[in-house]
Amino acid sequence: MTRLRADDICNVNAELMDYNQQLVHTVGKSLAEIAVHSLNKKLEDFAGRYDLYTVGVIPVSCGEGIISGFSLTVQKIVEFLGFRSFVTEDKDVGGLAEAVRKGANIIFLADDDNFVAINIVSGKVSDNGEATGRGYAAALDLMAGGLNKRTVLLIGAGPVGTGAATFMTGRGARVLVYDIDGDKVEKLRQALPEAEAASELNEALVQARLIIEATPAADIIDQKYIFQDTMIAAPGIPLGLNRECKNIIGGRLVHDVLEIGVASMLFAVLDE
Ligand code: PYL
Repeated sequence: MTRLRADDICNVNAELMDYNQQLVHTVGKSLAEIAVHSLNKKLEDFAGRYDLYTVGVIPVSCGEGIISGFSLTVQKIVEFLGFRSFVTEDKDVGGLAEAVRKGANIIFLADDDNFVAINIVSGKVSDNGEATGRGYAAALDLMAGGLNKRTVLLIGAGPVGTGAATFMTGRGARVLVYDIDGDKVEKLRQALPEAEAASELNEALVQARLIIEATPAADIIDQKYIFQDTMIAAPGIPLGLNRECKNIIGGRLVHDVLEIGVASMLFAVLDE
């Protein structure tokens, strides 16, 4: 998993409104609508219940330490979605105690290996990897007008790719999976036998017009595989497209560094 840097996230908060508008334009739905779609629900299923929740975001200092702006960015995304939220003043265990004392019933916290949302009343937990994959697959489903019987190439068979593949097979897609580590493909196929292994990336890119790019590799998709009807949902950090590819793909690309993942985590831990 790529570790975010302060530079990756420093503009997220200021650009949230514009990014949401961009999603409405390219995907046809807002950030919140994409998140609830990833759960096969509708926004109205949560209407009138936002006030039941208070979200505490807790900075965690273990390992490589706190990323400047990370907790604040998570909190601002949660706030943008309409939920009462705060970043704790303290960190680690003190921050957890502070969040509970201040009435948080949902907490977000991340160390170097895990980023989770926890509903401390119901016990529901959402992992950022699965939620990000699910959210991006939902965005592709909406952008493509439905994935049923469509072929989607998934590049990257880690937790994010697996979350995406689970959503897409559930929507009737034919999922081709490529990963530089064949063992990851096999592990994904053990969980999702209907997914098909793609042995050679460029061969798979020739036949795919719908792509999930869920790798930490930059510049993994050559521009000759970006066709007029190609659509790409790319949770991978850094983005696997070079500048030429981005110019060709235009508005048929979804990519961010935290927004869709955090939104998909949040709605996943709300009560039914
Ligand atoms: C959650 C992100 C998405 C991509 N990579 C993941 C990452 O950077 N994980 C590390 C997060 C560390 C946060 C730090 C803090 O500021 O609380 N412990």
